[in-house]
Amino acid sequence: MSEEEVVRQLCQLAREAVLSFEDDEGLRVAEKTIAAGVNPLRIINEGFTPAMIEIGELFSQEEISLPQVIVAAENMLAAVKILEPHIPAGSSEEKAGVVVIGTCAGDIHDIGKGIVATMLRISGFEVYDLGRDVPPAKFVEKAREVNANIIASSTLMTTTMMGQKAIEEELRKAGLRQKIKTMVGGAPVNQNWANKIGTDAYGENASEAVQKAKELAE
Ligand code: B12
Repeated sequence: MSEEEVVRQLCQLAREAVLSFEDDEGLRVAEKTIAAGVNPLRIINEGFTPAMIEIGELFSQEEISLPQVIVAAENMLAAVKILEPHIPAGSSEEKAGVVVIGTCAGDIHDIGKGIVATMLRISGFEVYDLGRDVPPAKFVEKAREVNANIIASSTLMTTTMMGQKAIEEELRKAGLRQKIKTMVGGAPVNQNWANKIGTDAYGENASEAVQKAKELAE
């Protein structure tokens, strides 16, 4: 079987795992991915991620309930955790820059943020992941402490988007706005929002996040 065919089958299994709403299904796909020796990033990006987007659509249409979303998310998170150490590192030996990343205050969605952090790490960035529900001042405090080039924030809810604007304000208050670049992302975020609040970059997905971070760190 060709590698493309193996990837296609594993992506199909990843989708089935997320949509099965059964515990541990994601783990099984992760183990199969490692055994097959394909790049786990492809299964995360082309299998698990579109499946989670499908989950979001089903939830919006009230076809599935919150406990089902939780099981689906746990399946993906468990798989990503196992796959992460098996992702081949980027070719650059040089440190690309220092990034402080987190999900904004009031928001506990962290799957996408975790993927972005992983992609940045394997692309040569030193990444400090503050987790979720992070107050704006905490981003700035950490960035100062580790001498970061970039603060990257994620938000999945319209109600928590203001956290990204608050980071801009905190940076200005600290007199660091010129020194530290900002990058925003998350499902409700777009380029218009980024322009409106005055961030330096917006990324639609994890690969765009890496590309933009590299531009900012230059
Ligand atoms: C999974 C999920 C959950 C899980 C989260 C588990 C976890 N550990 O993250 C659970 C079940 C816990 C959950 C809880 C809730 N959820 Co929810 N959830 C989702 C769902 C279905 C998928 C999100 C996801 O993981 N997507 C997959 C990842 C890979 O994609 P992503 O996050 O978009 O990330 C990608 C890009 O956006 C980008 N990106 C992300 N971050 C960043 C950062 C930077 C810097 C850059 C450049 C790029 C970038 O790159 C990523 C990779 O490609 C969304 C639906 C949706 N349409 O998004 C709803 C959704 C976000 N949830 C929603 C809601 C309302 C809630 C709850 C309030 C529900 C409730 N009634 O209790 C709570 C929130 C509690 C809180 N305080 O945060 C709403 C938000 C509505 C709104 N106001 O905007 C949504 C949109 C569902 C809906 N249609 O109603 N949820």
